[in-house]
Amino acid sequence: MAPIREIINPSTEEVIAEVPSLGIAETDVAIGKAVRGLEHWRKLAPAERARLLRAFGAKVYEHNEELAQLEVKNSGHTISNSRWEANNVGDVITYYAGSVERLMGRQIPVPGGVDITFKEPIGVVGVIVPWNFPMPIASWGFAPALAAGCSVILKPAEITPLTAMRIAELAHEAGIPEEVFQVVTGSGRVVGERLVTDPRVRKIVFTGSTEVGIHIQKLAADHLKAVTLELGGKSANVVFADADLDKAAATAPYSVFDNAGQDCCARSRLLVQESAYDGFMSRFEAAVKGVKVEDPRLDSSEMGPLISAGHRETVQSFVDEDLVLFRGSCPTGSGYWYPPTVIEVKDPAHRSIREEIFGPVVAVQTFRDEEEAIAMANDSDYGLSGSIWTSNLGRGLRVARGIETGALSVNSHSSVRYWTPFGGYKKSGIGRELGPDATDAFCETKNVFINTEI
Ligand code: TAP
Repeated sequence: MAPIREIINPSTEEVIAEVPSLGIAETDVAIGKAVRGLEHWRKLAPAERARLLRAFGAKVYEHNEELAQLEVKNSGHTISNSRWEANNVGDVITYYAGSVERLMGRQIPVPGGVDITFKEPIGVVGVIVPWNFPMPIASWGFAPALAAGCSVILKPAEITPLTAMRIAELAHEAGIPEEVFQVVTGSGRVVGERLVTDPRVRKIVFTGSTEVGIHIQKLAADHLKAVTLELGGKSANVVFADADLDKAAATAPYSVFDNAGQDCCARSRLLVQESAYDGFMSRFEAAVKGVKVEDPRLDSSEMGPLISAGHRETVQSFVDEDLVLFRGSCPTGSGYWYPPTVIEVKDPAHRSIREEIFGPVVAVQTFRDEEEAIAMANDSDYGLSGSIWTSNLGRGLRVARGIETGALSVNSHSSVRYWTPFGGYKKSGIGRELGPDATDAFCETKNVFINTEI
């Protein structure tokens, strides 16, 4: 019998479930099953694979409320966010179901014959996901992989496995064979690392910290295994004086405090043009103090707790009290609560500017002009996301082109839309998820030449 791990509700600190912590032997069994699942799935007629994926998407939509409630309990996400996250899973599965019948090779004109390319599934895929968005991030990996004809083993974070387990059950209820889509629970060091090092797994999609991502890429290199890495971020929200300051300030809390700041796209650096500083900051302070940090089960809740006591300590370690400009409020008592916190930092070498905090803390800096704004935004090891607020669209585009980051928005804090590619520059990752081309990352291209002159 595998040892058991207790799953904790971060809002109440109560144990809500017990989940097996699998070992190497059980992971090997799962990989063996996935190899068999691959043989079945890759040969299925595309129309049938698409039908099964559509049925899976429909099941997820049907169980939206159940999945959302489960995520509130396991991850402390607000109920409104959790409903959106479960819906995103349904959308992503349905979107990639639509691509199954459009996975096409090409006929290339060549002398002496006919040349055809085929898109073939890369093989068994391991999808390793973090605890901060257990549902959507899993689907960004497993849905295009399944659409491409791969079998999938999903490894959720050890502390947030419940929605992944339920989603796999829904896949099986929809008719997708168990061997085609499995969830393995257990620690990253054991289960995750086995997926990375077993040569039968041909591709790893990893979302998590940059440190673990680098480790995984090194391990995968021994097998020349393909990896997609979605890693950390330290994104900038750049506010120019010509922006609509009311809108920029009203939405800035969402850009960094959503999901209690446990968001790889969090705009945890707020860069404000000097001439707009007073006007923007007074509005921003009112907005931050208005964020409703409360029981995530309530429809009115805008921010829940942090994921664990240990993580709360890490977040606190970044906050020098003498740098705090102002804070919002949060509940006291049970739960890993932390208030929305705004600090002002003059020293660009300060830890809070350089490292990912992954909590509801934003560091404010000022800039003089466009050139300095771009230089400051780029002064980071990371390059995942970011926002630019300006009423001058030419400037918005110039600055967007100047910032080395994968997903930028002008006059918006949107980072992730399943129709468009998402991923990072620099230490934020390798490869792209989502968008129309995501299935390509799960395909090999085979070229066949037929000699017509024989
Ligand atoms: P990590 O500690 O890196 O863990 C991520 C996943 O990897 C977990 O499932 C973990 O399992 C597993 N893992 C840990 N060590 C492993 C190993 N040696 N081999 C294989 N798998 C291993 O990250 P986290 O703390 O869960 O998540 C936060 C980080 O994720 C942040 O840096 C955040 O920016 C990043 N993130 C990035 C994105 C995108 S899309 N770029 C999105 C969300 C989050 P255990 O849970 O069992 O340790």
